[in-house]
Amino acid sequence: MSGALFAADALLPSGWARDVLLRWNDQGRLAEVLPGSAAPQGVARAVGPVVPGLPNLHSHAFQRAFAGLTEYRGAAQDSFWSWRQLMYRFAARITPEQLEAIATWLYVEMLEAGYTAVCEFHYLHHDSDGRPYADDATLAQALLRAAQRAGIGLTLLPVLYQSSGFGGQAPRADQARFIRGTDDMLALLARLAPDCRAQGARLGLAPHSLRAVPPDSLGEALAGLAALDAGAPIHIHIAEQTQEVDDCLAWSGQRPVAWLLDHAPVDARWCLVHATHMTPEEYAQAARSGAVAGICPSTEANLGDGIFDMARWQQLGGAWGLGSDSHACVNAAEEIMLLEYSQRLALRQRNVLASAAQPQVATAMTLAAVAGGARAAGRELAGLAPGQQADFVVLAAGHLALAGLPAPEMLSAHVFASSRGSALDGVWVGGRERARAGRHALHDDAARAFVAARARLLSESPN
Ligand code: NGQ
Ligand code: ZN
Repeated sequence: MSGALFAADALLPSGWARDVLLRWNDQGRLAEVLPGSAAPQGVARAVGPVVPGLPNLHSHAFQRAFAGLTEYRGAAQDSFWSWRQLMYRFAARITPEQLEAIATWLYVEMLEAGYTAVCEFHYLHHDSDGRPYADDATLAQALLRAAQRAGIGLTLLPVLYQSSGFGGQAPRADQARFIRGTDDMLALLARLAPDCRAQGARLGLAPHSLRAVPPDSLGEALAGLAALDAGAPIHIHIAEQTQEVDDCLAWSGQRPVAWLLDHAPVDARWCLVHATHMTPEEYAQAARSGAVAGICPSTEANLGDGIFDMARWQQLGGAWGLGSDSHACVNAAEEIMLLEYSQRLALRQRNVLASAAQPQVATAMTLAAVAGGARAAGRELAGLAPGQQADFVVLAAGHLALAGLPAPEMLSAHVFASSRGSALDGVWVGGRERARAGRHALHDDAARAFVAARARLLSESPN
């Protein structure tokens, strides 16, 4: 599937370039990225500026079917924890077929919305009674098939979940689908490794959180993972809620991020998902570690988590990327907008996440989120450069919000001013066009299967 595309404007890791010829090989990797080229005969011309596809670094696919179902007041004061209670009830009922239908549609939506890869933080392992399926990898396989069908790049992160709170508290009954012994997890990874390799997916590990994984298990799982693949990505939820910080302090005398940095070999393989509540010292140490901050702006707003101090993190040289997490929103541009807006609201400034080198906010943020997302995914997704996957998006230059603007402003308008109507035209993964005119070939079929699966799930609702 080698190919080529000529772009009058393209966003390279170094910034915007003119007259760029992109060529990729039959592995779907960019072989040439040549600015200042003449348009060669017989090479297609992009209809708008070409920007790198965004890796989505945090997804719980099943939660897409749950989005919109908790936006009413239940308790006197709803919270992350009351949301989680409802989410658990929903998670308890999902079948492998339903998971596959939900994930397939979600990945189609992601592609149509500018995400070209996803890191799936996968913790539904067992059947509704908490018993392992006859084939222990049943639900992981459903996700692999969904990604394959949609044609999105995948980093599969099976989740280690063992306890309900710090200090190895016994899991709750409604966590039974998530629970695995450490050996059991390493066996699952060994089982999944060839399947992942076969479809170009990267396999990593996600200790769910310090609440869910006791220190000994964390150490053993990391050692086992390193034996399998020394560079494998490691993702963990951390310090998302102040309750977690308080509980960690009560347990260890340290805050979660400080504890992790002291007790685990945190480096560039790691993605610290949320990391919302850190002290200035934790920001500094975490940035130095090389770990990627996994920010999920729409979910963090939806769940009332708090605001990550991205201005500080960037000053410290910290890497970061974006995730859609609970999928209340599935739109790469909207996550970029929300992140910048959270900083504007907190600091009462504008254009916070621009830089001296790149004053265009949408451009600076896209480049940063692609670089960080690529690192978190553990795949060659670092934008339009030789050796990287040919994962890119063509902006719809004819969209009303974009028409007639210079290329950098087209990206700005796409992020800040397109009213979320898709201003994307083509979406390419590994040199293959997965969405054309903003639409994926599976759009209708996958949507129908999703709606049917959700209706089924809700009709079986016990509440
Ligand atoms: C999850 N989601 O695993 O789906 C979590 C909630 C927890 C987010 N943190 C469960 N956004 O953290 O215990
Ligand atoms: Zn999460």
